[in-house]
Order: sequence, then C-alpha cells, then structure tokens
Amino acid sequence: MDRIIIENLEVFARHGVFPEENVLGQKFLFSLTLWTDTRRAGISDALEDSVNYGEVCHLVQEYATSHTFRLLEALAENLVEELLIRYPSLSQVDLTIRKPWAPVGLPLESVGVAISRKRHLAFIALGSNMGDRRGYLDGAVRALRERRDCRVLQVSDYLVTEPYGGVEQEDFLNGALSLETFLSPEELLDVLHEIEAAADRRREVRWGPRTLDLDILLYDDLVLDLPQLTIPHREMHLRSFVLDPLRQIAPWKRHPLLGLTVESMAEKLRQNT
Ligand code: A4P
Ligand code: MG
Repeated sequence: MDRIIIENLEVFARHGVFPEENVLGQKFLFSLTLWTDTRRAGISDALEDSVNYGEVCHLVQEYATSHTFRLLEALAENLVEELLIRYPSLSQVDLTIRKPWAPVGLPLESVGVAISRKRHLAFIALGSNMGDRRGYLDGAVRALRERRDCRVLQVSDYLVTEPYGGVEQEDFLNGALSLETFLSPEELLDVLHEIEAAADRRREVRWGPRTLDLDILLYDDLVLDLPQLTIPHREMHLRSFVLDPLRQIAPWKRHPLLGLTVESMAEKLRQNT
C-alpha cells in the first residue's frame, strides 16, 4: 500500500502528567505515515484525488493545541481516530509523538509513543423474537450509527425465520449489517452487549427467546478463539437465518476458515434442506 509521510512536525502544546507541563507547555514532534492508495492522484496529478499533507499538518497542530491530555498514549489514540474519521480514504495511520524536552531529570534525546491503527470491516447478525422485533433491530442499527468509532455501511432486509436450535418459541426477525470500526473484536463485543442490555435483553435460556441478539459473524479475515469470543461465528455456515440476510449485503465475502463465499454457503445450505 502507498503511503504519505510527514516527519517531525513541531508543535508547542501542553500535554503531560505534571501540572507544570500543562501550564508552561513544551515542544512535541509528530511523525505520521498515512496509508492510502495514491494511484489515482498519481495519474490525475490533482490534489483532490489525494490526502493533502498540508491540511493534515494543520489539523494535527490544531488538535494538539486545542486539547490537553496527560498521556501521549491518549493524545495519539484520539488524534489517529480523528484523522481516520476525517479522511475516509486512509486505511491506516501510523503515528509517533516525541517529547524532546520531557521532564525526566536525565539527559536524553527524546521520549515518545508510536501507534498504528486501521479500519476493520465487520459483519454483525441481528435477531429478535420478542415484543417489537423490528423496533429492537432498528434500535440496534441506530445505536451503532450514533457511535464515532463505528460506521454502518449496509443493512440487509429483516427476514422472518423459523426458530433454530430445538427450543419451542416464536418466529425470529433476522438481519445482518456491515460496519467499519476502529474497535478491537473484544471491544466490539462489549459494545454489542451494551446495546443488547439496553434492549432489556436477559440471558436466561441458551438459544431461547430474546428481545435482541447481536453476534459478530466476521471481522476482516480474522480467526479468533477466546473463551468469550469466537470469530468467525461458530456454525454461521449452518444457519440460513444468518446467511440469507448476509448474502444480500456481502455475497462475495469468504469464510476465512472454510474458504467458501457467503453466496456458496447459503446455496449449499438451501440444497441440503
Ligand atoms: N460469543 C462467542 N462468540 C461470539 C460472537 N462471534 N459474537 C459469546 C457474539 N457473541 C459471541 O451468547 C453467549 C456468548 O457467546 C456471549 O456472551 C459471547 O461471549 P448470548 O448471546 O449471550 O447467548 P445466546 O445467543 O443464547 O447463545 P448463542 O450461542 O450466542 O446463540 P446463538 O448462536 O446466537 O443462537 N433461530 C432463528 N431463526 N434466528 C435466530 O436469531 N438465534 C438463536 C441463538 C437460536 N435460534 C435462532 C436464532
Ligand atoms: Mg448471541
């Protein structure tokens, strides 16, 4: 991937753990690598086809002087998020912030923090079979749309599906959505649990009736096995209530373990039932 590079942009700002740092201020050096496809701009020779590094430098200067953080870690995290939100064509930002005058009491050249953050593409399954099913699914989509760290891209239709899993219960309304996020898989799961809890979700019967169920189906091409989180979602390839809405928005998406597209998994399931 192509990159635009900014090295050692000097900004006088007031970040630090010591109160005098917040009052007196000091010099900070910002170095950035902006990951973006420069091919279009390379061919057109037009600035609007690229990311304007001058504008980015001014944004960094403006952000660093109008906020005060105790930790460089927090400044870096927030600034990178701001850049990824502001410039949708950036797939990744690497940022190093150095403090050459850090009050350490020993001679040193500089101290600093370096982070690298990128957008991730996740697919979420939505389900409800209690009360105002459509209202619960719409509420979940709205809650995700309101977050700064998520950008909902596409939402499938909501399909009425028969209960799967042997528990006698009402029909479900199921959907799927795609979203871009800066959240890690574990953070995304926490967010989904918060949204479920706000919809009066209680965990009683496994596979039993629920106001709102939000599952992470896929997250980039990640394969993850933690006690509380399995990605890809286990058994997604065996469930038409997952694959039918998902095929509307991502028929081309491949299951990273099975190597099959959503379209072919859905078709296979249809033929076997
Ligand atoms: N967990 C692990 N991996 C994931 C993941 N990728 N995404 C853990 C979300 N959660 C994941 O889930 C139990 C635990 O799974 C979570 O705490 C999380 O740490 P839960 O939502 O609390 O409980 P559950 O939903 O009852 O269990 P489970 O196993 O998630 O059930 P499913 O697989 O979600 O199935 N029939 C139709 N037609 N439509 C449906 O939507 N849903 C179910 C529930 C059964 N039958 C259905 C439907
Ligand atoms: Mg679940």
